[in-house]
Amino acid sequence: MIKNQIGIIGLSTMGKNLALNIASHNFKVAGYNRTYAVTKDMMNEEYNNFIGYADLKEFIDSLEKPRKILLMVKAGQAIDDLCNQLAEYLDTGDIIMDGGNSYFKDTIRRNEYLKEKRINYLGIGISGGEKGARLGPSIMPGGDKDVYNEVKVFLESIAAKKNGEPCCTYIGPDGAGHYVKMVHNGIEYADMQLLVESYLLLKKIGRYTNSEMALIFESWNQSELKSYLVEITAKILREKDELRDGELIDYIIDKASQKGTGKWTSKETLDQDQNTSLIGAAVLARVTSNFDELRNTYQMLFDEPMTKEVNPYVFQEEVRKAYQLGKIVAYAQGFALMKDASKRYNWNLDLGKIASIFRAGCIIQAEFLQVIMKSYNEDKNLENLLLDEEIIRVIRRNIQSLRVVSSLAIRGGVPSPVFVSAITYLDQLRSKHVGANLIQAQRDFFGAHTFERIDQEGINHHEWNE
Ligand code: NBP
Repeated sequence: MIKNQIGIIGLSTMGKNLALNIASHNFKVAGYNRTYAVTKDMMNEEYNNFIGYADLKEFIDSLEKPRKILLMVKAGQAIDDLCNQLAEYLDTGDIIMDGGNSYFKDTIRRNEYLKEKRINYLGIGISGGEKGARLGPSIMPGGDKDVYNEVKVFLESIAAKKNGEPCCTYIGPDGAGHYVKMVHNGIEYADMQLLVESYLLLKKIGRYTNSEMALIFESWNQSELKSYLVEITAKILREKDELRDGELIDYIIDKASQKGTGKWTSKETLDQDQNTSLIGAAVLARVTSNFDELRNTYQMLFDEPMTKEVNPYVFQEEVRKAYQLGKIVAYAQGFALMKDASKRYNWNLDLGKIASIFRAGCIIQAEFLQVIMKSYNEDKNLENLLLDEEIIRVIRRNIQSLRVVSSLAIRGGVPSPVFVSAITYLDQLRSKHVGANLIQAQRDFFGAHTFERIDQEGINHHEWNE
């Protein structure tokens, strides 16, 4: 009997669509889901090249060796449980791939655990949501390179293509794939919030209507700001409500949730002594949007400040430039975090290649990635994107707009934490004096932590006058 070439466990949104994507590339796919009804529904559709199984052992026996099994289940304990369960049935050299949003340190641990059992493991970041999974996601595989080579044909076939190149490349050992996916999601949080702030500012200070703002975002999408997130923002602002007059956006509750990858990025940033302030601000903006009681009380206690009259056309252009620069800072911080992780974990990440596979299939796909790719390809040792000449030129052109927009936001009481974080970060880098001398003095005063002087080498302590 002809064996299946690859198996997928977990046939929810992502698993089902990836299974269909792989099957549509003429690979024979086996599917298994904990709840059989889900598998049965798929079987009823009679998809080509797909067979669903009710029994895990039968599913495993249906696969050609070395077996290749992609897990598309909820990240966390379910992955550990499945690894344990599968280890009982699998043979030396079989491959388990985790395509979910797993925490990269869990992936490192699972890789080591399964290696002891001579089972191969890959941690694979997959971005693109439901549509990407079905039509071509961006894929970030991590693990041993020779193991990746065994499954490369499946992953590269189903990945999104940019100029004919698959948006899938070997990222690095053990947890590297899931780490890069985590930072991808962190950047996604920051970019989404920058668009949120642009929308709020255009609405409250520029006094634009939803359809006028849709036009503005559409025009951005015809420029170097072209991106999937800008495109869908324009579409969202145009969408009419089905129940009432006007646009759906005005009937959606003003609070947002999260699944955790942005939070992980922020925690890792602190552990690595790096700065991804824009991602952190975006995560906290979502958290704060859920402070129902406090927000209600403050809405009653304090009036909205008067907003300054602006020329809407001039303001619109200032917001566009502020968004462009905010986005640069968000990406630069995210890529600097990956660069640091690469050294810290010995992953040898190729940041140019990583930028190249973000160009299609994933949520942060954007024209701007072309610039990042070029920067890192021209200089593999580039310490930080903010040192790239072309990027410095854009910063010079746009910094005043970012400053003006952030100031108008503060004066007008329009919460814009990510814009403000962006200008603050640039000012921290640019300022000759950031006040850290006083921190040294305070620490030496209360804890004898010592300080360094500008005029001589070495460590000093002063007997401060209490
Ligand atoms: P979910 O994350 O909603 O998980 C649902 C699937 O996990 C179902 O198939 C469910 O089986 C299975 N499952 C659970 Br829950 N616990 C299990 C266990 N202990 N043993 C076996 N199976 C278990 O599905 P998803 O949205 O398709 O996402 C899958 C992965 O891909 C996640 O890690 C997610 O973070 C990641 N991801 C999702 C997206 C997206 O847009 N949705 C994008 C990129 C990455 P059941 O039917 O029996 O309950």
